[in-house]
Amino acid sequence: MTVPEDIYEITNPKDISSLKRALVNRLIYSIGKDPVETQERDWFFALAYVVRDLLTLRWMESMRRYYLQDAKRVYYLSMEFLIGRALGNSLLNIGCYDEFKLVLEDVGLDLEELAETEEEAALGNGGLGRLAACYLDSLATLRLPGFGYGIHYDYGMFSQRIEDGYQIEHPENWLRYGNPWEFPRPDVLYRVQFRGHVVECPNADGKRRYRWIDTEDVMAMAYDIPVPGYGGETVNNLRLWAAKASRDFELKYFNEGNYIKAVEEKTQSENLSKVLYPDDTTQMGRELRLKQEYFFVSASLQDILKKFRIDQRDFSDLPQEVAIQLNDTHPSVAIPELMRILLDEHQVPWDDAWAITVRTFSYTNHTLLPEALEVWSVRLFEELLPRHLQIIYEINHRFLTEVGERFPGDMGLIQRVSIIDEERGKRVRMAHLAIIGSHKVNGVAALHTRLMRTTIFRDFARIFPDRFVSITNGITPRRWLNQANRGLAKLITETIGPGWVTDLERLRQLAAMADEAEFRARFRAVKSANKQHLASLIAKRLNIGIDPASLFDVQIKRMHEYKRQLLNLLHVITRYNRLRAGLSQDMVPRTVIFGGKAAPGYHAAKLVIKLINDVSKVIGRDSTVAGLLKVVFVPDYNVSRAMEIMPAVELSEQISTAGMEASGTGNMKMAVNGAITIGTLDGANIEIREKVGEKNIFIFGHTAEQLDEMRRGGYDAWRFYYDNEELKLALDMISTGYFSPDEQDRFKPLIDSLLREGDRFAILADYESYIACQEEVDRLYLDSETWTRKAILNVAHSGWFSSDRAVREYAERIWNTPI
Ligand code: 7GP
Repeated sequence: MTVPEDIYEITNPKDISSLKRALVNRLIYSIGKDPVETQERDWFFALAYVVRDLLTLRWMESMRRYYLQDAKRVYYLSMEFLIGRALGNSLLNIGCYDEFKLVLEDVGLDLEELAETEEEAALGNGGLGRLAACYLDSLATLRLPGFGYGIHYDYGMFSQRIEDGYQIEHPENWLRYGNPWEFPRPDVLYRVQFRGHVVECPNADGKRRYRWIDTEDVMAMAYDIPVPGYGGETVNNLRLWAAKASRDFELKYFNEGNYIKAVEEKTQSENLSKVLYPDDTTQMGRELRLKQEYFFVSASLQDILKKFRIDQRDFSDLPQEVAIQLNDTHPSVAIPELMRILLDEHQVPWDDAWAITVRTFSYTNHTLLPEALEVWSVRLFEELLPRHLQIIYEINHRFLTEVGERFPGDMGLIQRVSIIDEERGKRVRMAHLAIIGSHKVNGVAALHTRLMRTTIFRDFARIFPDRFVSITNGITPRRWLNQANRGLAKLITETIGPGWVTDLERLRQLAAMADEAEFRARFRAVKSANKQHLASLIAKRLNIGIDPASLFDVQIKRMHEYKRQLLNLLHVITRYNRLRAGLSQDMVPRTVIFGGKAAPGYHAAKLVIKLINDVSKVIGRDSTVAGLLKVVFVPDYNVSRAMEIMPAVELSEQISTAGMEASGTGNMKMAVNGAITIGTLDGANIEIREKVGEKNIFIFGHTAEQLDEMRRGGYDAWRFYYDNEELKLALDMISTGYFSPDEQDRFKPLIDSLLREGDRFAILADYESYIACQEEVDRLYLDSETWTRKAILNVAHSGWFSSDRAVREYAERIWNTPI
């Protein structure tokens, strides 16, 4: 059916009166509220529905365009999409922000305030999930047919409360009032099988065929969330799967007359998409997690293939029509799943099926930390996915045979690259499966990719020399600059025009402005306003007064030992000691801000949170340092908090142990918002230094190679302790209960990990150069013109870190969908 366009409610999104009419209509007819007795949330939902309406038309147009262009589709499979709030971003992307602001003013409402009532979609842990969200924004902005597939969790990331200085996790029921952005699709429903067993059946042509039978099934139901690109022309789709009980299941028990049992089983299978696992750096090996992985992979592949088969194509065309990106190994069971579908359901011969599979998939690695690399016990795999295990064995057998032929006699090699780890009770190494089953494997920064090739995947780099590529991460300038920092965005647009929003390299034109005193003054005024705004939020929410004129020194990211929040604290304590010793003349007043969640079972990280809060308390009560030093822990760090804090940062703490942070993306967000980085030569810091110039960044600490060498020679933690009095003093204060008089040995485990357990993260080794570097920071800050100049140059040279550049690289070098 074709619909005449004049039937649409809003024909011109710039026409204020039609927007207003639509808004009130939504309030009455969709929310069912009388405008005279509405709450803010009702208005938010009404507004969100109007905006979604605008997106929906564009979404349909985009889908039609892709179909007519017969464009190759890119599917981004990810267990996590850390999207954040959508209202402000959607309005800016479709260019109707100011219009809606006026409409709301007309009814006595403030758009910014209303936007605060939106629950944020926190369907991710941290970097990996936020990267997926930035890439969706870029795919749509670049007009690429790129679609996300993930899980519709009822509970996303937990919310963090701080009680008596300790982290307390609370479930976050983000769907409590419903999600106005999503379209539930009860008609898009797929069956996902689990357990059962595999039988071999004779085939007419004499070939062996396998059938997976007697399975326990769960249904996957789709929810669609529109993803608007900038300019509003293209709207893509994020499809999230929710688990629903299968009818068969219920019927069986109903027929047996066991009603309660049937309902129980139903709830059980729907638990599958209940909760996001809140740990990103240790692999837990839990059955439910593997089920989640296969659940969303199976539904996504069925959906992808259904769309592909619409035109009755031959499967050999799949790699020309479809690219599937695996966001870490979490979706890598997609490799045996596609093989299973091709082999068992469509009788494609193995070699053809394998060629199709490898050419379709590619895999992004996000971490080198051994404890984060996914492995599953063969036993669990066999129980849940028996046919997949068979296929993995066959993939492995063929691969190892080939390796054996190419590298005869190297038994060690065979053992090391096998998908099955035979040593620790037989486990499936998902990274090996992902590498073998993909045509490209990418690291997320130059150093990370180099280390990947030379350390954990060294053998694979030898076997597949062309398979490994580096694509440095990026961030979307729409959310992280245009939306989060309206003041700076305005100044930039006034100076170089609006083109930077989709072509961030244009920021380079600001470099010349760094030398102009008037521009520096305006730039400083923006930063100062942002700092004041953050200070007022902190005052309002935490009842803590911070000095907006002090240096804002910020470390916001997940709490993890390798990110070394503890090193930051050792600087804080040292600074405190120097101030108390009367050495304040060289020091600028500082506010040190921390924010981040610890995985619920990660005791060391949680203890660091407590230490930050204990230190904050002691310093806050000490009048001798009043006005000179303050420590704030911002609870419940999430995307919305990040958007508030990033614009106010002056010193960006990126101080991970060299070789351990794959890339980092907060480092990019802060630089583009005019902060100067203090960091190690790790992850993308190295590339930030290259771009902004070594004079405009503070680099300290050992390199990955130096640490390696140091470890080989034997790391002597005590030497650092005895050799540096200030370090010794700071550690002694922590270990003797200076910050925890109520429980003197509260922090013993932290001190033990440094002095007695080998200081795995080289905090002691980097302390001295970190302190020296922080002294330089103070010196520079005293010269505010030079500081501002460097800050402007950070903005000017951060354009390369746009996720548009990153996605273009994926399109050209991996997906073969050049733009
Ligand atoms: C993170 C990395 O730690 C961070 O360095 C990187 O910038 C980000 O991914 C995006 O590539 N990793 C995760 O968030 C994660 O969950 C475990 O890694 C697989």
